[in-house]
Amino acid sequence: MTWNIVCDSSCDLRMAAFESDSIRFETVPLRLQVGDREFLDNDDLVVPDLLDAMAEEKSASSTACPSPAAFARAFESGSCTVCFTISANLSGTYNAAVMGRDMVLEEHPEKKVCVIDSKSTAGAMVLLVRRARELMESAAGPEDFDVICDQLRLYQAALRTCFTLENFDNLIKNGRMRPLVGTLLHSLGIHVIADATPQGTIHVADKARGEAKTYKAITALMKASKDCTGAEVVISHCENLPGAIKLKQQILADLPVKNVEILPCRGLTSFYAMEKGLILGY
Ligand code: X90
Repeated sequence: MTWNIVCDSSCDLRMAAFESDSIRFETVPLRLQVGDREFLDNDDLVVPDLLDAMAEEKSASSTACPSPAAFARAFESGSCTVCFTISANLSGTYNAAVMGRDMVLEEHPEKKVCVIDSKSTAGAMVLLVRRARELMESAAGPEDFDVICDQLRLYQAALRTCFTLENFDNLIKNGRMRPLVGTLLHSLGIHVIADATPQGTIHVADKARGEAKTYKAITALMKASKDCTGAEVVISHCENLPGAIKLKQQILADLPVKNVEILPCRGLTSFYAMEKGLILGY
């Protein structure tokens, strides 16, 4: 019997960074198309190479979700699988995973596969993976599968996501977010802060001028969004470790969170967050 955690590559946890003796972990890569170059978002992807290609490329760039067969292959490798995907309102990935589950269950009805829409991406998915690992490690056996899935759905609903980017071009050009209007678009030094709605769509929440005020506005937004007492926070950054460290310090100063972890964005989140982007899951 193998416990199996699968997620798409928008989860900013590299496969090599997952630690467990008893649980298998796999990320299924999305594909990133930059001009006529295609990048597969796996552990081998070098994010600075992707960003260089994006900076050089003038024609449209896009991304594509994994195939149902790619998910089916990942699900076949375990007996009890929990799969987390990027928000179904942002990507076809969730539907591909559900189709992959149906393919596997047709061949192997004895297997268990639960696909959960994270209604988010990035750090929130890292937190879901970690919680799944803890629950699986303390489970008695496969009979605990349904309870574990219920607990993960509750945890998903309690998680929040917000982010600030220097550049919203790829999100807007690829239709994942409505264009920014007027002053937001043109004022130098204005930082837009956005968050995830409960449905997993993107919402422009606030704006602030300058770095320090932006981080304060983020902690105010976090405070208003839920009781952050004891919360675990994951900051994903796209080539912006100094910004992530300053944001972490602001969070620790303003909120009673348990801890703040900083991770570099993998490929998919780098493609959309673009250089200097910061994404928080908590
Ligand atoms: O199917 C595909 O090609 C993938 C499409 C992904 C689209 C958006 C990814 C955005 C990641 C910004 C953080 C957004 C958090 C919002 C949660 C609702 C980077």
